[in-house]
Amino acid sequence: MQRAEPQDFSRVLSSMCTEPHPAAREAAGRFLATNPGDPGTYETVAKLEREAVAILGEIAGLPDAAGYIASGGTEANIQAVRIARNRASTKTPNFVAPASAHFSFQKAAEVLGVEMRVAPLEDDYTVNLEAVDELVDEETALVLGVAGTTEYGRVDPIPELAARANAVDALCHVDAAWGGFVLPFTDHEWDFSDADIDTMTIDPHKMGQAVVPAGGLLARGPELLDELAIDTPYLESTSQVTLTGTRSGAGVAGAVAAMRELWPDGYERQYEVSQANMEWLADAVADLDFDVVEPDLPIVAMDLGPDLHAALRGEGWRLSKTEAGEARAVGMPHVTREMLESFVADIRRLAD
Ligand code: 0PR
Repeated sequence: MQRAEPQDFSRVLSSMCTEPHPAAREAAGRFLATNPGDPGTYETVAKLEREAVAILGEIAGLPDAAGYIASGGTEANIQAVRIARNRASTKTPNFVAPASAHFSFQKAAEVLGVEMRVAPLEDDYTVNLEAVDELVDEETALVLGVAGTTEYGRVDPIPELAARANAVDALCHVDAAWGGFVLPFTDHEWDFSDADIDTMTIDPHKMGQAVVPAGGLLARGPELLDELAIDTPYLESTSQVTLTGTRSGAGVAGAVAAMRELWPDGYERQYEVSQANMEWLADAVADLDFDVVEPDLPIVAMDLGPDLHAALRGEGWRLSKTEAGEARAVGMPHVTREMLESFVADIRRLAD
């Protein structure tokens, strides 16, 4: 039987994962058989996880952040809602999320039994603050904003959302799962030093160029993380805050290796290259008379229509669709100018 090979990234525009940094791949291989869920036994990887959280904290403007390396943005978002729910005094808590929030928050609402209230967006795809004002009440446990939305890469007004959370003694969570590794090089206000936010999702396995699985959950202080603590009587460590039990040390070691190599200069260079590439793509597609949603961060949405979308897929291009039906391309590190030139050439040829 022929050995199965993973897809290559040469026509992948849809994914928020990418080719890991070689150092991450190597470190992940060495730590495959370790379990940071049992730090009493796997001490080295437990130490690496503390280093990963320290670097993530530095990236997110809070060097002494508490946190851990999660299985991904989904787990980190669920856990942020869980912290808020456990801390709330009401038995019927709710959380307020922009319509752009990732579907992981719907999972959180369902699993945790917390009502999710969805605020509509402005024309620029950021959350409508008046709508948030109407939705927030005394039973609101969490107000969340997205820093780098999944579909359009937009950044919600985080300081304003944090103020609204504060006003009702709710927590404020920022989902920077994808945006966290590009936003430090922009003028956006999104991190712990810009606003009174409590928790953040920031994933090394997206723009951080780590191996999957490596999500990040950060909290302003250990007492917030303690809301998640469950007793673990037979382990040497006496409690666990993660949602998963046994988990991959490969994710932790890969994240540390990638961040040691790339933070900050490597990520900054990557942001500049990705941003320039996606601006180039947006201009090239607009020149062909298609409507384009401009890239604030390196994500472009293009209204190509269903037939052209299908034809491009037939050529091997992997694009995803926004809810509104646009084709969406994410400027991940594997997305080069050469690749985009060949993509645009295919659009030109197939559109005729
Ligand atoms: N928060 C935001 C803002 C996200 O964009 C995503 C994932 C998550 C949370 C959840 O993260 P995990 O998928 O790590 O749990 N956004 C991408 C999406 O749903 C994930 C993705 C990744 C999709 C790779 C496709 C793919 O090939 O579009």
